[in-house]
Amino acid sequence: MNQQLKTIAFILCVIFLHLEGYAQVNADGTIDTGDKYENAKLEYLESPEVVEERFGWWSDARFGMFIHWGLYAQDGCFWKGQDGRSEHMMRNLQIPIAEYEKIATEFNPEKFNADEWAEIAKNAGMKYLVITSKHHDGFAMFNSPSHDYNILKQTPWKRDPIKELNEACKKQGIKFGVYYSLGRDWHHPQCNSVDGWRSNVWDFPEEEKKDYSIYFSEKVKPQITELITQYKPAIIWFDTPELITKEQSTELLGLIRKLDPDCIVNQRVGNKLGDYAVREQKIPKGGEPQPWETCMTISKIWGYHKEDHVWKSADSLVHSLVDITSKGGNLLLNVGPTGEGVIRQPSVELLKEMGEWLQVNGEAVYGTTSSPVGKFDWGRCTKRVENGNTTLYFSVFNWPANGKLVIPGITNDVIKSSLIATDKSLETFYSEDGLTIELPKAAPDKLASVIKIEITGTIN
Ligand code: FHN
Repeated sequence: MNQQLKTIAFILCVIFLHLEGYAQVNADGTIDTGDKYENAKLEYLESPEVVEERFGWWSDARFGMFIHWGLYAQDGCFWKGQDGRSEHMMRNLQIPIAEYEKIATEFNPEKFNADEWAEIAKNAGMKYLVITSKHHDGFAMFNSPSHDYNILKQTPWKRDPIKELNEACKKQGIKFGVYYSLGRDWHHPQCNSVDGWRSNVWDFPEEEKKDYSIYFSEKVKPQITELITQYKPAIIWFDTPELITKEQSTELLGLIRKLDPDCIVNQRVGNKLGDYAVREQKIPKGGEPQPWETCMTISKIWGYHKEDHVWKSADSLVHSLVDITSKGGNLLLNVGPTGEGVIRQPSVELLKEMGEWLQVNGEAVYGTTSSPVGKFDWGRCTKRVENGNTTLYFSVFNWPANGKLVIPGITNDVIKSSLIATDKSLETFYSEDGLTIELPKAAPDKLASVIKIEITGTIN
């Protein structure tokens, strides 16, 4: 594609994402998530040992399920026949609160089955799950004694999906987490945002009179307290910190640490704080100076949009998972269940394919760390160190036609070299170009084939 076409494509992408109303694509191509510190190095308030102690399981987990589920799913992000375009439907269509609240009176997801959702995550090889407990529309998808605008009080369904999913995840041995929109709440009159750009200015037009600290005290702190004391989530996944001050981010983190020191908090608690960095819909070119996670949609839109049939492919999803792992990160892959409480079949099938691949090749992902030999145009490398010995996993996306791979930068002795999928031993030898691995003609796995190389000592 020539430069002119690339420029046109980029401009169209910027327009599209802006119109989608849930992300502003900046001139440099980054996505505006309401967090001005998106790419900052985090400032930890505790010793590295304390952070590592809280964190250990998370880094080994590598792969989690993200779920965006709320009133916007009732008619697939449509309202009175109008396309709300995404989970930002209330803002995109400037739906008055009094009208939006009526959606709750019809919300009755009778097909919701927490055990089914947890099983889909388990079968996909996912080790943790994060679900929207309150998105920007301000509606609590959980039992919130402090605010009646919640799923038990406002819907005919009268069940608590956060409670049910928490219990279902425990049965499957999956860590449970909750998403909470920190700086955007279109139901609260005091929740303002940067330049008013992501506020409810149709019910509450006087943006300049809003005081975030009132919303912070009246809603954020009581609901975060309820989420921790009622469900003890392993993760609180904050989103869009917007105008929260450093003092408020610090106070909120202190509250969470007091209520549950084991609870992991992402960087969108705001102001360069939190346990790990978030990258949205993008994978960094290299590693990150701290633990990090890419969150990504399995289709185009986070919430369920009834005309969103743009599904990613199984191989691209596996390649993303391996690419992220090879850079020391985690993948949080999102599904948007329907208003009836169903995870759509294309998502289920893609997740099943990922799970089948991980069943065979999971040791190249879980508990591994960044590649010590960079990345390759044909695939990625991940590393495991155990009992003083190192295992390198080369996940091959594009199988070489010439029947060999040459890996520069390794000089260690090779103990064993094999294909994980078939356990077939492979011949290796050193040349001035590096370690050469001789391969069979055909790749054993259509999504990605993993070569396991056990070497003596370590390699950094
Ligand atoms: O505006 C939200 C969006 O709806 C979605 O929840 C994503 C998920 O990371 N976060 C915000 C956009 O950055």
